[in-house]
Amino acid sequence: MNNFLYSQLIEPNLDNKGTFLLLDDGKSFSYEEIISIASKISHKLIKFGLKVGDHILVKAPKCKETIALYLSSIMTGAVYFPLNSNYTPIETNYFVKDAQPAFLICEESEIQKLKPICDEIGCKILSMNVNGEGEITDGLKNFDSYFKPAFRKDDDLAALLYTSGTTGKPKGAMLTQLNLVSNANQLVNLWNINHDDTLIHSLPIYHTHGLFVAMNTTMMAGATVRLLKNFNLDNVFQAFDKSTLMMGVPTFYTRLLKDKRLNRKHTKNMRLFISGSAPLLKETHKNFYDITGHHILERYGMTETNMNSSNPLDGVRKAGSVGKPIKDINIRISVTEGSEVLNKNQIGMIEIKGPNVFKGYLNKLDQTKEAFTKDGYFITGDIGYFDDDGYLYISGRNKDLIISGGYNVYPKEIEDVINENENVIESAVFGIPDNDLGEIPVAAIVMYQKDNKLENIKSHLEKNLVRYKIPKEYFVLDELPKNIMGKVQKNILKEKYNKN
Ligand code: MLC
Ligand code: AMP
Repeated sequence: MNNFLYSQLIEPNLDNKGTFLLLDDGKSFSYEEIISIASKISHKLIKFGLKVGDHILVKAPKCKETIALYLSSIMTGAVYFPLNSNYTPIETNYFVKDAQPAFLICEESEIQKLKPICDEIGCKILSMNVNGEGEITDGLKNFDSYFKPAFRKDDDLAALLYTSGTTGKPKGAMLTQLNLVSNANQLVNLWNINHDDTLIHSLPIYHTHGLFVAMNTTMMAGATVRLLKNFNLDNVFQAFDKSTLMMGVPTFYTRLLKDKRLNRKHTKNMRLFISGSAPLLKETHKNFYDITGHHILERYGMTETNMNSSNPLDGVRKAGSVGKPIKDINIRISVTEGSEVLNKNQIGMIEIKGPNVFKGYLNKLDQTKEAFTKDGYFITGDIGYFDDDGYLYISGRNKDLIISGGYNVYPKEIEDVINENENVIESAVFGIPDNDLGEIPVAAIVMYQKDNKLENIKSHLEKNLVRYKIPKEYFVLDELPKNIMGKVQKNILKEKYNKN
């Protein structure tokens, strides 16, 4: 197959004059127009030296040009590598060194800070600002509005997305053409996404959820995307009347529920609300149904696998469950890594096999091997069980991970930064429940001089890490609770500081 993603997402829309993107400022753009911008960008990138298979790091704002850039990576056969646009230069340097991109696209204000690392590895840095202006889009009118797509095989890489997996430092999950296309295809069928749909898109576009689940499916269906800059309640309420679909993290739904404007009348044009990336409380599911008459459809996914399971469009959407395995995807529950497969209602490790499962972690053969069982199932690090009807429930995580508002926070990364302070003996970062974000990261710190101010630690954290990773509270302790092996017992800390 010649470039599977191109033939499924772009080719059918080449002459599509229907609306693709609706923007905050009221402007709208057809598929044909965005594909034309993408083609021009592709010609420009080739002129700059882009080659098939090159990694293209995109740390750009949420705007139509960034969507066009994603399409141009498909056209040129480059590997799209999106990164949180708020990451600090220190965080970004790690990704650049690890992924060795050929191009880095970022806002002009960041160029000076990121240029040294780019020069070190020979990566070309180009600007793109919030309004889409910059070196990527300058003089585009001089380029052709058709680009002949590069040849890509089904198992060639299409995207690189970083995640910390079950342990350690962020690793680049290598996603193939087949991973993305097969998953989008199943989701379009499962949720019946079609060209009459208008999706309220208020997620970031640098993660699996906002990029693949939201964008690949809508493009495949030729649907319209209302591209909101972020999750702003006023804008979302305004959009309900003119939209049919919403995809969001549970925080979206708890925030909507707290707003008095939420009612049946307001949401009557909407046909489907989907939730994922973090656990949706049963209570949220129930309250949302009571107020709007909509059963939120919960699904379960990961960076390494795209979507694995989903509640049905028609049929029972069970509160608290992430639904049934998606077609062609095998999900099983094991005692430990495939050694014994468990029966219904028995809790164990969730393991996954299917066309959705990634190819491995970039340049990390050992960690890739460790992530799979001998018979080829991906070990998710999520703990769960199936009920008698075959619905999957996630009951916990076997990984030291906090999910805050749908963003993953890895305690070790934060502890390392805290421990750099010379007055810190040790620290433990853990999650406590939060009504708005589900969980929030907080830190317990043991210091040489207890009366020493925390200000230095906080400012050091802010210099190093994006804001969502910064602990929301600090507890200065005499010592951390440990088991006989010397391992910090975070469960005790979690219990002690849980305010709910
Ligand atoms: C913002 N802040 C957060 C945060 N988001 N802190 C912790 N966790 C978060 N998720 C910080 C801000 O920097 C700010 O810090 C303070 O909290 C208040 O911000 P806010 O204005 O209330 O936050 P807001 O901008 O409204 O963002 C909340 C949110 C956002 C829930 C809308 O976090 C969001 O869009 N989350 C979606 C993440 C996502 O797409 N995940 C999918 C991953 S893919 P300060 O210090 O300045 O006050 C995946 C696979 C799958 O998991 O299955 O889908
Ligand atoms: P990420 O590494 O960002 O892709 O996050 C993936 C993780 O998010 C999964 O391994 C789960 O722990 C969690 N997750 C995704 N969807 C759900 C859901 N519907 N319910 C509970 N946890 C979820």
